[in-house]
Amino acid sequence: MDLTNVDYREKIPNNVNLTEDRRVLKALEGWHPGYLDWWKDMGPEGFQESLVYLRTAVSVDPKGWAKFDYVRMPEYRWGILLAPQEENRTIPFGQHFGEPVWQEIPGEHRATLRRLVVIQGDTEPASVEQQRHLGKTAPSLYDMRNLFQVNVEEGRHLWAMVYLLQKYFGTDGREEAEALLQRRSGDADSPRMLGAFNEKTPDWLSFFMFTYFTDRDGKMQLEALAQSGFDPLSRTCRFMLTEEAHHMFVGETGVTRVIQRTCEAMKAAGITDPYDIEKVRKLGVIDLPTIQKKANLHFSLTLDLFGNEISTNAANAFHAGLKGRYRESRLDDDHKLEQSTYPVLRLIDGRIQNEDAPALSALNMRLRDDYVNDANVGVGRWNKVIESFGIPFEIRLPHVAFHRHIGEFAKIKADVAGKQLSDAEWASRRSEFLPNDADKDFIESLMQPQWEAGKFASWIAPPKVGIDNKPGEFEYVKIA
Ligand code: BYC
Repeated sequence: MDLTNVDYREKIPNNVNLTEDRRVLKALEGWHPGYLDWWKDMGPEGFQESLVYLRTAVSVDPKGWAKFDYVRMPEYRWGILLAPQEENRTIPFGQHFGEPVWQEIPGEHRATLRRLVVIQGDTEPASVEQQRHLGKTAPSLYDMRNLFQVNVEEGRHLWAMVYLLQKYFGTDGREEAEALLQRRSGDADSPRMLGAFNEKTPDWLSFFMFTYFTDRDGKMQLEALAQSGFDPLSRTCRFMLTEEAHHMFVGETGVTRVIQRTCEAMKAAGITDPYDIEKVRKLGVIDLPTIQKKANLHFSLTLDLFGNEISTNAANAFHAGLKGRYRESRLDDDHKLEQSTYPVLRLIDGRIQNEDAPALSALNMRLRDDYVNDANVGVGRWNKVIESFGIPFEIRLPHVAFHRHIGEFAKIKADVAGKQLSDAEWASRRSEFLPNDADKDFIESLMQPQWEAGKFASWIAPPKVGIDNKPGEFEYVKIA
């Protein structure tokens, strides 16, 4: 069988030869109706009959893996796609460094691997649930299509993890696959596993910030899992990363277009002071300080997803060869880290300072540092737009101690510069840093649908180019 192109003969498109793997095929076919029920209950609200111009993976060849066409979302072909197997691949880190990768799970690592796969799997449907109300306030058909593209692909990423559970984890894998359809984002009794995936995504600026900041955590975690000595996990994550790039593109360009529109409107109205919030808002655009507050919120919630700075779980997963570092193979060291240290920002004697920690224990911190560097690149591009209008304002990522709920800084309050605040100071200054009710109400007031092809809501600029090079007036969603 050709394992580059995807086999569409089965109900579940795949490049893993499911036709000859009857046990797994049957298990997945058994899971499919529950997935569709979940999609109908918790996927995009409305629009299920609408034709959406979506890309579907038809190959895992990096040069041409997707085709675009109009699809009704419930008819999207969610499939199982793994990057091609690399011949003679060896484990790139940890105690088994240099040994051949595993095609089956070593018994002693089963529980740890299952936990990593389940946590990864849990985030995927969670994000779809968080975004389910956004279709009805889409600022254009272009944006609506991008939202739905992200949603169907997060659905596919759930399939990717469920395939691993069904194929490699037996009965408990099947139970976990069911449980992934039972938990619900924000539910009091049965919430999603990680904090940020139980928050609301109430408006489109939040959606863009989420796809910029939180999908980027997805990228970092998938890059780390793509290094895994368990080869099927590595191959699965490698293909997911291909899709993930578009999600971050949606976030980065979404925020850019919001900033662009605000700056254009300020310039046209002759407003030079970015802090003249009332005047800026009267123009029907989102003022830059409020955009900064949204960035503060989503960045800080996302930092929590890296876990504790010092983590035995992370050390064990690395040592065992299950979860590596960001782009492990490009790093120039012994890939075992048994003797080395890494500087970790900690709270020592009440002060925030660096302390050298064993590098193995500091892997969450290291991945978070890589993440912050990566996240700063797009922020630089946002600032270029503001600068091009001559407006004296710069978006900045807050200090890593700001607004944290997991790790070293969960027990303190700090401002965006990392200066510690008393509880009373925090309470009185919180709305300087994070969106307050008035900000939320204002943004909500702007969330009016604009569904005429080629038109955009007042608060966002059109994109520079269309999806699949389509012209400006292209009807990305034919609303039924
Ligand atoms: N919320 O030793 P620690 C994505 C728990 S996003 C709640 O520091 P570890 C996507 C932790 O579970 C990427 N609990 O943990 C984006 C542990 O509990 P147990 C998702 C938390 O394991 C957008 C305890 O605290 N993928 O793909 O080193 C749209 C001790 O913590 C949190 C992954 O995350 C939290 N934030 O690190 C769609 C990859 N943080 O086990 C999709 C897989 C920690 O002691 N997961 N805890 O009861 C992992 O690699 C790790 O489990 C974590 C945590 C990085 C999440």
